[in-house]
Amino acid sequence: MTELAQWLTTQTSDQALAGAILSMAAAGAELAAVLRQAPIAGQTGLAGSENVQGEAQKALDVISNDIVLNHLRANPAISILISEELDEAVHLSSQGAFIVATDPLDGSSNLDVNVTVGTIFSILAKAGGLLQKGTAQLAAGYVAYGPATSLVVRVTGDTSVFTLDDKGAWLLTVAAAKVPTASGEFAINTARERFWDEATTGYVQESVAGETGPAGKRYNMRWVGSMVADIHRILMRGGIFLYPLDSETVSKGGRLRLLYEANPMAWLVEGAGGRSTTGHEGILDVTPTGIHQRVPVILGSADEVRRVEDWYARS
Ligand code: AHM
Ligand code: MG
Repeated sequence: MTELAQWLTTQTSDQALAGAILSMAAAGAELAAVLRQAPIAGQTGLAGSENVQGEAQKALDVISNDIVLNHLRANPAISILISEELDEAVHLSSQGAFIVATDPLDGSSNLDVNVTVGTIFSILAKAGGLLQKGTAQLAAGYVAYGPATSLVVRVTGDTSVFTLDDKGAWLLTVAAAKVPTASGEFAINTARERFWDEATTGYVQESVAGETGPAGKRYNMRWVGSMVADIHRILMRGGIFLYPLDSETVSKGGRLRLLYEANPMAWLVEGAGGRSTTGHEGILDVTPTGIHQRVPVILGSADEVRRVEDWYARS
């Protein structure tokens, strides 16, 4: 089976970029081992501190951030780290060519119940500065810590899936993920319905109306509450993920973060033939105004995303 380092030689001639991806993969492999043992090591529960966004940090949020930071610090190609867990961008190697933006442990509210969590990352050229559009990404990926540990990564070609074996090697298990164009599954936190806008309400109402409704088919709803798990399902078998702007998140610009959640996920989903939007423009076309900027996120199967876009165009 093809190993990650070998696959990278087919995706980029830039060895430093390949090295940056390998550093994130190594951080993911180390974190996978930590997560497997965390309840034994007493590492679940709160760390007693808050992150920059005022959210309580878990012990593992802090540990994950440290693991990623250590792997990136050891790689002189990495110039700057932007992390969900760190208020400011951290300057690493002065001669490095890359910025890495990461959510080191996404979905961490699920840790105490042993549900899949993940590490999301985006790699940018240092020369472009901290606030670059998603279209400028050089590569992006995530690690999903589930029944298997998966690394999903894309440079500029296909979105590929690797699985961590018991010797710590990342082996290619899906060469080119393809998000089916049509799907009958949507993912949204329906407990937020009272805050939704007309487009979101319209799309979901159409979907739950079933075979005799305007969508003409039956839908299922899935919501893990862990973006990596929800997006991984959509990459593998289709569907749509929505965390739209609603009346409660409007003052913040949305719920999920542009640089290290929305952009890398849009990069991966689009590389697999899916589509992404804020409702009004492609996620990858949003100009960031801050490193922790939030954005509405709608992405997945192209036909479903288009149906939401149609609602936004009409409302
Ligand atoms: P986090 O980065 O603090 O873990 O928050 C992001 C998570 C996503 O993984 C998930 O899709 C979303 O928040 C869940 O939101 P909700 O609490 O509304 O279900
Ligand atoms: Mg997080």
